[in-house]
Amino acid sequence: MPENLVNTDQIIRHNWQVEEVEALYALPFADLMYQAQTVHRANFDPNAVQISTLLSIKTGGCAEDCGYCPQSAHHESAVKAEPLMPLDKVLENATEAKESGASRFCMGAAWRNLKDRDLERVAAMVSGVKDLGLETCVTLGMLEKHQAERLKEAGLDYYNHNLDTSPEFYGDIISTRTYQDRLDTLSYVRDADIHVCSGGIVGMGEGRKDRAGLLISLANMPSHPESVPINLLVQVEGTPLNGTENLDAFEFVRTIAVSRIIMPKSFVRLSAGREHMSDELQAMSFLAGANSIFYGDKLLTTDNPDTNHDQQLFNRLGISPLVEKHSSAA
Ligand code: SAM
Ligand code: DTB
Ligand code: SF4
Repeated sequence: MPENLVNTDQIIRHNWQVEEVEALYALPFADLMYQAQTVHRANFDPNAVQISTLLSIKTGGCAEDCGYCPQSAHHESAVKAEPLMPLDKVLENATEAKESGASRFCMGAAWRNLKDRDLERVAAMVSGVKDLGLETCVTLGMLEKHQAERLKEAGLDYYNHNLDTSPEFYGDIISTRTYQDRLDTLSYVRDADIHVCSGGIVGMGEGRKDRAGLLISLANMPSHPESVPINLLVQVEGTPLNGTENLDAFEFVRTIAVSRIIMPKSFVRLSAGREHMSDELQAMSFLAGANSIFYGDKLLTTDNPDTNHDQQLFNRLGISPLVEKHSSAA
């Protein structure tokens, strides 16, 4: 393996070109993994993985038409719409998550955007979870500037808002809001000094160029997201993307490795889709530089591996849950 294939100088770049990222994708698998491990080890403890627990605080009935999502009112999935969860129930769930070892609690709502009438209720959830000693994360759809500022004041550490795919493929998946809408929300979050959690989904029938395009859109933002969730599409009956051809497992691992290389200081989350992955594929994803997961039997509406299984996997691989807070990505 030629030494010059490994970028060890840790330059944080925001000018990635599609050809360069495609060239990383096209490396022999062993060379790509070596480069990703080298970058990973230069920036992180390779045997520590951050764990977050998810809770759906407002389920189903969403006005958006995201083709992958069982919570969209446009599709006929088995998910039924429910109202916003009361504060005490949210805190009960957060307490359980803390007891089972999560360091961050992420609350998701099936909303197109946060309405001002719900802002104070969500802010109270954020403050309540923070008071339990957990890091806080919410994902509530589009935000306005003043809403981001209010959530920061309430103690919000992370806002999750995904770009989902490349600008070119985006219109095949969602028609009810634009790529630019998403970038605008992310800029309000960043300006409010909230950590950005932004990534996407692979396995939606996109091409490699789209996967490269997604990662470039993330890396070329004014700062790299502190957290980059890479979701493997969870196929759900009744959604338009159900029945999509499965993504090759090595292509998934390549996506993790390229994310690690081009966003060297970001946490890369092995996000949705673990329920259908072998232990070996997950181990390979950790080797490629993934260093956070969702932990708990459920994601938002779909299943996640059970916690005993994850604990055993961590033991078998010598992985420990990360406890300390990380420094900011650039
Ligand atoms: N409604 C808000 C929004 O879309 O920003 C927040 C919740 S939404 C469920 C959060 C993210 O979950 C989506 O952006 C998408 O990337 C991911 N997601 C939703 N359904 C998924 C699925 N079936 N498979 C993989 N990821 C999914
Ligand atoms: C993210 O990128 N993935 C999570 C979280 N952010 C909110 C959501 C995955 C949802 C999978 C489908 C479901 O359970 O409804
Ligand atoms: Fe709504 Fe979010 Fe699902 Fe899209 S991904 S339909 S915005 S809940």
